[in-house]
Amino acid sequence: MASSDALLPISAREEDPLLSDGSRSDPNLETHFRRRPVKGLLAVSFGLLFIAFYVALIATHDGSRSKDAIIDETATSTSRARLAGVSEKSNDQLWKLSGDRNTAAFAWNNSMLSWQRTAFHFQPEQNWMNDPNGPLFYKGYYHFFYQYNPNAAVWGDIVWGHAVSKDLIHWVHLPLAMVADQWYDSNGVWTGSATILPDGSIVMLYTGSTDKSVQVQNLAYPEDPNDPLLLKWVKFSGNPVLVPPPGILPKDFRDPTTAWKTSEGKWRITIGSKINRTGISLVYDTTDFKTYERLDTLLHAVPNTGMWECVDFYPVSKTDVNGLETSVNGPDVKHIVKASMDDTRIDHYAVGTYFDSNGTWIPDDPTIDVGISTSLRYDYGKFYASKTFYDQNKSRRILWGWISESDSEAADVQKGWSSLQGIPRTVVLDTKTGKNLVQWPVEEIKSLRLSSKKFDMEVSPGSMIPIDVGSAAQLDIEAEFEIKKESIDKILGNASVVAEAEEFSCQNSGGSTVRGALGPFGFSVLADEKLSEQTPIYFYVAKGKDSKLKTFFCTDTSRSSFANDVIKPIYGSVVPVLKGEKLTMRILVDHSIVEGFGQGGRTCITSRVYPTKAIYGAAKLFLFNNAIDATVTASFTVWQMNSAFIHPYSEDVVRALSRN
Ligand code: DQQ
Repeated sequence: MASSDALLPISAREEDPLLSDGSRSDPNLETHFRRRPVKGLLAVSFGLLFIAFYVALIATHDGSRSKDAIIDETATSTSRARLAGVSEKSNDQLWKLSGDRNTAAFAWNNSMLSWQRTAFHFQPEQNWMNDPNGPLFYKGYYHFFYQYNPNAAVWGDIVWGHAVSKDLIHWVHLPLAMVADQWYDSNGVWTGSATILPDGSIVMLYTGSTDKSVQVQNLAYPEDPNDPLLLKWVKFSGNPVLVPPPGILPKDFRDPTTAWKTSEGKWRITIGSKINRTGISLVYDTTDFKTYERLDTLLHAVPNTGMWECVDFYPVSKTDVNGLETSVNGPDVKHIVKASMDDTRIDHYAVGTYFDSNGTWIPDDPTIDVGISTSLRYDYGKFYASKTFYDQNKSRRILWGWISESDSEAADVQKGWSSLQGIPRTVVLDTKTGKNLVQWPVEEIKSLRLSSKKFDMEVSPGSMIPIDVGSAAQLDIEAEFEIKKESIDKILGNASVVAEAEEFSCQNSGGSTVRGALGPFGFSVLADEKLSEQTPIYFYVAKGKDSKLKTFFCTDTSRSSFANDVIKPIYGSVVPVLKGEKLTMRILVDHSIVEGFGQGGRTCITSRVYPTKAIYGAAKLFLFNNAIDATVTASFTVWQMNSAFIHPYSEDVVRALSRN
């Protein structure tokens, strides 16, 4: 990969001798040694801090083992990325669940493991993948870049994988877009975002983990703008274009966003960080993407939320169903701030107001501010490090999210791959509530629908009904439910039915087997005939103290697998249901991933499941109603889903993609 100034006409910056000694450190060192923290940084003035920071960079270059390193090495033997100062898969929950770090592995055989590979979700041919990076639409192709380890099915040696598609469903894997070949990214070519300039040219900003594991921001651009496949990328010779500012620790400065225009005509970006336990998003203005001016203010900050990774910032329309280009602003526009919480691995967002004059944003409702426990989530299951982009091809905003595994690292190594990307989702403000987003699988997914069956049923309390759709490992289900009016009236009019909505939570109220007055009801997917393994996705409707009904949308993976070395939580949250609305859900089942969209995508739940019996032809679908005394009508269509065309690169295959 060349490093050049071409196409970017400003004078190249001299390489900063304080930031590089010109040598490359062994990236694997980071898997074993933690650099000595720079102590007392926050105690002295910012100017002195800056100098101290650079001195510390040099001082730690020899990789000598500090006291902290020894502690970390024993404590987090499965968390190599934590040592490098970044998120990765962590099996902490698994150890906590089993109470034993040495939980015996389930005896996975090859047939079970091969079944887990998905048919229509994006995944590399092998090895580890994490965050979506720099998605964009260019000259007729959707480009998808991603964090990728070409050497193993675990996090490490991170470079940028690259694939193209005509429709976000069928993909061709291209050669790696960027590898760790410069001192400023030798410990990893980390997450970044694309900006398409008004003349159509592309600017890519990404985080590099330097040879000393400092997080810096770098600039790259396509070598040949006439190449629709964008096969070759050039790194700017003046990189890094940004280093951690005074007061920010070297491992707390990452994941630049897509840039948006200010009213003054400058470009503005935001970058996640933290100060002590306060998650923050720093703001920079630039005119050329090479030199930046830091704003005195922060886009936003929330105490006690820890490091903010992969911040996303974008406008949504209050009135229109289309997505908005990132620079759009005005009276009919709200702005979303999303941050990926390094501490909890949850993507939280909030709807709010952006102030162009000083680059700040405030939430509409501070009680659901970004990252606090009450705040909104894109997804209440597995969904992290997400990123949106504006698709100028179809005037929509599309959301990508990294779906990691819930199994053990040993199983990932055995199967040779780890992680998926969720089906890309359109994302818009819910114009009916004005308070939340709605997400929906891109319409192109419908091209994979094969035969369908339509059902209309009355489901009496306590029923579990097999739905005859043949093998049920690749499905798209769209369903509408209605609780019989008599049942609702009976519950609301009966003072002896206790109000439980205030106490209910999908996570802590016992899952789909606990019978309530008005639920749970929904589907059990990936279930074997005897229901010894099953994953229920369901609504639970509960009466509140105000005698109003509150609806929850949940996924219970606790009985999804006989294997003991997988995490099997119950996921979910409340879902807004407006007057006159039926209850609706959509479910995409694709082998080891189940994506549920409640009420048109107001509440979404993605789960990873690893059945041992309910696989291949034994994977079945059931409809259930576990309510004590409420009859439900269900009207639904189930489609068998085709496999997507996802192939390694060749010119022929790219041609085939265009025909698909
Ligand atoms: N993954 C990248 C980082 C980002 C993290 C490294 C989030 O840039 O903060 O692989 O998963």
